[in-house]
Amino acid sequence: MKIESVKIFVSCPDRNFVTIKITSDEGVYGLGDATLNGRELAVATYIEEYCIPSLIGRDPFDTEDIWQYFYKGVYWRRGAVNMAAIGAIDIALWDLKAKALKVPLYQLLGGKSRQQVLTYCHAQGKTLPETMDAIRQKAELGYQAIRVQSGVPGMKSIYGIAKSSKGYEPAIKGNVPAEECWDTNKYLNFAPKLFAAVRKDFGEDLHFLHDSHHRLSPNEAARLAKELEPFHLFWMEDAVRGELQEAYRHIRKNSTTPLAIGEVFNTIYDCQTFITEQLVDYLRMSVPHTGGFTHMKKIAALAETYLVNMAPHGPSDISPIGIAANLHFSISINNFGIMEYMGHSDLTNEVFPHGYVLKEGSLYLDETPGLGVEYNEKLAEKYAYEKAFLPVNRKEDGTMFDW
Ligand code: CS2
Ligand code: MG
Repeated sequence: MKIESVKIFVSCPDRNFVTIKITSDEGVYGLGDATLNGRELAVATYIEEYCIPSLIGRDPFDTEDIWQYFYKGVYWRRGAVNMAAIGAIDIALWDLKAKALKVPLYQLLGGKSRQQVLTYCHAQGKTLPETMDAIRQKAELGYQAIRVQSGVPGMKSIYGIAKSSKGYEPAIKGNVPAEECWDTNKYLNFAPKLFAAVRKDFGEDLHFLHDSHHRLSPNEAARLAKELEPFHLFWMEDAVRGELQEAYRHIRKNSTTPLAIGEVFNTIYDCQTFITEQLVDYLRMSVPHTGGFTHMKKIAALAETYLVNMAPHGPSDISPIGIAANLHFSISINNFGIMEYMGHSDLTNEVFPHGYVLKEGSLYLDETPGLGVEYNEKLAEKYAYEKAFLPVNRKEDGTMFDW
């Protein structure tokens, strides 16, 4: 079998997505998710200009060699755009292979280690009462794990709060990024009060997660993790930005609150120390952003050796193809923790019809060969790309900070 054609589709059914379609000379095709929120055209151009010519004529079953070709062949290795491009190609090749072999993709990854995949959803509000209402709504829908983000008194803007009834969408359409502002002190003083109220109202059974979104120093993170200990969070995510892996030693030494990191990572090298020093409990990389199944299987194997669990990133800015890839990966590995699943709009789901279903907070796969997701090219054509950026963030004194 040979790769005969490779196409890239950029569309915006409620938000931007980039999709790759690899078709073989036997007419079997595979789909991959090349969406990188706020940098979509970078990945689309990268694949079109630097990958497609080298893919034509190759055997689509040679997933390892093709991965190594694009990883080593670029010379300028790693990085979000490189690895999102390689991830999209890899997912499409595994989808194609599974379809050709007429099995659901998880069968190529070791089969099922469980029948369902536990997920967590988002609950957020501008104020504490609004946040509590949002949690109640999600708990009544049967979710067992809920991420809680809230507006902070005295802060004009804050991460994770929806700007419309359509739910939380971080990318804002425009020609330059919107600017948000941040005050660590106000956040640190409020967060423990938030979770004291959450546990008081909702008791101990539900899992609650929280995302500090890369904004604390190691000592600030150690302080907050310690103060959150009585509320038994499922995890505190992205406490400190991840470039300096050893920064987490200080948090680990000072608290037992479980830690998660990794949604912005794209290779094993970004998390090697986190794993080998057991500095975190969960790794958050998604299959599309981390070089696809071929690389994620290797990360999961190293993490399993060090008792670290995988917890793929699953926001609405990963397409249903990427979510399905996370699902097949999560249902097959032994060291699975939980998967984020924000869901998508009806229009997005129309463009990406899929077989996975959510029941009482867990996702279930059907037995369709491959990923089990399609891409409606005709319908997608009606929704052209619209430039959108993730915000940038400044401290209240104007200093550029982490978003
Ligand atoms: C967040 C994301 O889901 C999460 O854990 O960190 O909402 C993240 O901000 C967006 O995916 C960025 O596009
Ligand atoms: Mg996050």
